[in-house]
Amino acid sequence: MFKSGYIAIIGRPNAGKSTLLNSIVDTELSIVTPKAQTTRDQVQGILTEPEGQIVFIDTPGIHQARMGGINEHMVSEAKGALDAPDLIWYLIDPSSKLAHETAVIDLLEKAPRTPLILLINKIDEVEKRKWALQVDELEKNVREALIERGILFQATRRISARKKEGTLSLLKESWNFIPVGQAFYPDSEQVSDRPTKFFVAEKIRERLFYLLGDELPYSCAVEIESFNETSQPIRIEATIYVERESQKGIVIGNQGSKIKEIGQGARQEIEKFLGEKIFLGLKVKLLRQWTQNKEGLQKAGYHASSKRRSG
Ligand SMILES: Nc1nc2c(ncn2[C@@H]2O[C@H](COP(=O)(O)OP(=O)(O)OP(=O)(O)O)[C@@H](O)[C@H]2O)c(=O)[nH]1
Ligand SMILES: [Mg+2]
Repeated sequence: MFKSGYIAIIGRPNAGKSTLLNSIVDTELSIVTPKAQTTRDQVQGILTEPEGQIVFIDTPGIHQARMGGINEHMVSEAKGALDAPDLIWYLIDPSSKLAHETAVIDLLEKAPRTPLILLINKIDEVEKRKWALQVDELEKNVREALIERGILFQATRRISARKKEGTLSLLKESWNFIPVGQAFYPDSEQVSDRPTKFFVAEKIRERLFYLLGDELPYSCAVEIESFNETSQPIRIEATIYVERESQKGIVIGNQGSKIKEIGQGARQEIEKFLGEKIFLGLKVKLLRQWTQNKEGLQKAGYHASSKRRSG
């Protein structure tokens, strides 16, 4: 009997959700950076095996967000993933505290009841830093809070998403929560719901997180203006939006040195992803205060992910 279902990957910013998605589907789908609040949209990773199909939903980190801007969009994307999954993987960083997890637990409490596996990620760090006692305490506190709020806590597992420790047995165990059903995506080669353009824009955004300091990446959005697959190499033109005039010069850099560095790095990542040579043209444009309101978000390309299924 073929199975099919959804697993939502939920947690605070920087817990390792995107790393886990990538390791499960064995593809660099969702961008990963050392900075918190990297992921801004739901990203689905599709795993099709003889046993069935699981669609994993990576989500932005849940945090206390101010209303009306990009942060509200991010938290609402995470909320949307809790709509009707068959299982929740709730990731926590081993250095976290119960008090830091409140926003996540509050959201879980309001969501429809779904079985949940609590995942302590980055166990490689725990061993290195001798955090064992502290992690036992964290695990106990979070587990008790979940149960107290009526959340369908099933088990705690310790994993390292980066080193792929414990991830295979987690996957194996998770199949038990997936019901019998038909594939959502009939093409077994398909690994995501998003078009190639989305991933190309994300790879560029990933470089911005690595190359632009602490604040500026949060003011940037990337839009693909054109994607010409028939040209040799593939020709891609993209725009980087910033929200203040003064930011343009920083992204461009002295005599264009920064934008060149961004372009070179992004091109390599995109070529790895597509398995083909590309030409990448980058422009920087001002989209005043785009992170602050709905209109700006829409212009920068941020729309709510559509509901996945009814009922
Ligand atoms: N040591 C260690 N680091 C990890 C592990 N998993 C993820 N990381 C690192 O943690 C950082 C954040 O990882 P992400 O996968 O981007 O985290 P995220 O939860 O998707 O973050 P947001 O998108 O900001 O919510 C990156 O530097 C990862 O390399 C792990 O198992 N061990
Ligand atoms: Mg992420």
